[in-house]
Amino acid sequence: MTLCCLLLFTQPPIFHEDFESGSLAAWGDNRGNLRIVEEGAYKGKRCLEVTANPGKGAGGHIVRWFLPGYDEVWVRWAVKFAPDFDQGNHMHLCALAGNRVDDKWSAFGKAGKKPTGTDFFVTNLEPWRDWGRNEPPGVLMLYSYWPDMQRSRDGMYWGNNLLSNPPLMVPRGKWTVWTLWMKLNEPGKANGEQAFWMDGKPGGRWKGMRFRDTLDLRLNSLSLDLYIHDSKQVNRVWFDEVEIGVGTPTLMGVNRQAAADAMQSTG
Ligand SMILES: [Ca+2]
Repeated sequence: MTLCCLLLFTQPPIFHEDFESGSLAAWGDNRGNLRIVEEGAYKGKRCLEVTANPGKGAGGHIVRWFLPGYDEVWVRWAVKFAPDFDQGNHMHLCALAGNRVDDKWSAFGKAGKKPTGTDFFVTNLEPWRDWGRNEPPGVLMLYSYWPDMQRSRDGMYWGNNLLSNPPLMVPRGKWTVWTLWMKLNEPGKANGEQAFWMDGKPGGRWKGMRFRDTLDLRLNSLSLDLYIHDSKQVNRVWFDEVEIGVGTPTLMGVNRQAAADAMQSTG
């Protein structure tokens, strides 16, 4: 087991974006207000700025697909929220999704819908204001769609909030590094898992999940996203050092043994 974990930990990422080339050519479905800027980067000279102007459904996104996909993937990015960032009640940030291997769009446009087990699953890692109880941007959580999700009070199936515990509060005006890890179930078993960290601190780990009933669904897209449902002001975030890896994550700033301990202790 130790040897297996060491091998997984030394596997390099399958994708790395530092925005230093000044181009978004490595990304697909480039939409909204995106700009590579040359100030305040997390590393190097450049980072990606995403702006939500006042209005509904404001923001922008880019998607990196990696079809057909994998059964265990970690994604990591550095993110900074503007010092005056305030999304109001609702927003979405980045998402790791499972699309059908024969349809790279099958996880998109599914807001409010319950997955069937053969069409999609998706987990966003994002902050939550909890109707003003948390200072913006809020507490870090997973926002997940999977076949066993709970129905919302309005009868729709909005993503379920899986909150960090103890709460990880997302700062403004400061870079933090977020990691999201998902391991898919075997079809017919509920043995999938997902977990997240901020700056190496564990936010939570959920086991016993059924994300799919077919091998035609795999982890195969990462969306870098800023979506604000009703933006009352100009809201900006910056992204840098985006990585996608297969297997179990190493945690930036945390040694391998600490990462292994965190994986064991956050259940
Ligand atoms: Ca950079």
